[in-house]
Amino acid sequence: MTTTPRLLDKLVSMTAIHDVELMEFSLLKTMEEFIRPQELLILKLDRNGQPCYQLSLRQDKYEIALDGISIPEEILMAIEIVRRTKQPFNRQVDSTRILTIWHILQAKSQEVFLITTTSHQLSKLDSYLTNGLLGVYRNFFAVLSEAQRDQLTGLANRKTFDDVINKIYFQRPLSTDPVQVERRIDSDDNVGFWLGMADLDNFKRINDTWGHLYGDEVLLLMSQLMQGHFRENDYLFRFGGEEFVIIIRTLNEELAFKAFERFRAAIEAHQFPQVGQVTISIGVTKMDPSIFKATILDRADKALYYAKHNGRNQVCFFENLLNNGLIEKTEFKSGEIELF
Ligand code: GH3
Ligand code: MG
Ligand code: MG
Repeated sequence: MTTTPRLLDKLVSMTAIHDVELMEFSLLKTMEEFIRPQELLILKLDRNGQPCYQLSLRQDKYEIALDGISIPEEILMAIEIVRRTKQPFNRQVDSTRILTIWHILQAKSQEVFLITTTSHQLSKLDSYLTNGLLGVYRNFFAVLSEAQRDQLTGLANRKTFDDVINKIYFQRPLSTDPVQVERRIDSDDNVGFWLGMADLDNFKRINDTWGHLYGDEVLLLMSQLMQGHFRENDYLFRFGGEEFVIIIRTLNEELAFKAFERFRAAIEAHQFPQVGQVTISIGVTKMDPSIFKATILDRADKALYYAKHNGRNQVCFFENLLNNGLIEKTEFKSGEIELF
């Protein structure tokens, strides 16, 4: 087979990747080269079965969509079958298009599908190749997810924070391979990202009173409440110890405040087994690509510090505190810290 060396090269570069999203780019690119489809799609459904992520590759152009993903009825019906059977589903849509849907994987909070549109029926070799590539992807997804997750809570760990910031700010993953990507995030230009640093109040007391095992359980339950509360496309990290970082995307500051405040109130209202009531304080700041990453974390930390020293169990916005003269601004200058 003349394609074999090329395919092996592709596999080597695919498996050198250490980021799930880049892995997906590479998977589509490899498939495009070998199967020559009209279109390739990776579609992710959230735990409610709603589309939450779509990566498409059409004529050498990638597009990522997070909002307003509309799936044609014919595909939705086929996906239902694939969800049940976990087997590829194939149908002729019209005289020029054949649709094949592959089940890639089912993770904790999402189910992932590959959708290929081809002008020809896939050959046995094409199907074999696709299955093999999906197998490689699955194994790598497991390894990468493991490395990117915090052991106790399953949330993203601090190591992945830089990658996420790069994705948000530069709207594309860092890659040695200059791919053309368009990220269709939201049609509204006012949309912004807010970073909240959440820290459990008096957590030491919980450990001291009930023991570390109960402390760990609180952390675990807290992260589950967090996952249930925020959206699939929000970013949740366990930054260390009893400190969490939450990045959300909303249309304005008021909506950001509401989201964080609702979460704080939900924790306050929750009865933790044995321990009872647990509260959190959250320091929030607006994210802006012109501000250094270290400055953003420092601002959230300052707002959190203020919340802690003014009664705890509250959400404080850095920008509000600053405007009201309650805290001072410090900036990191280039040279003092690493740039992006
Ligand atoms: P504050 O309201 O000011 O945040 O008070 P605090 O007691 O939460 O803060 P402090 O930083 O003094 O203590 C944090 C405690 O969190 C200390 C440590 O024992 C505990 N901790 C950190 N990581 C873990 C963990 O993984 N498991 C458990 N059980 N405890 C942890
Ligand atoms: Mg604490
Ligand atoms: Mg702490």
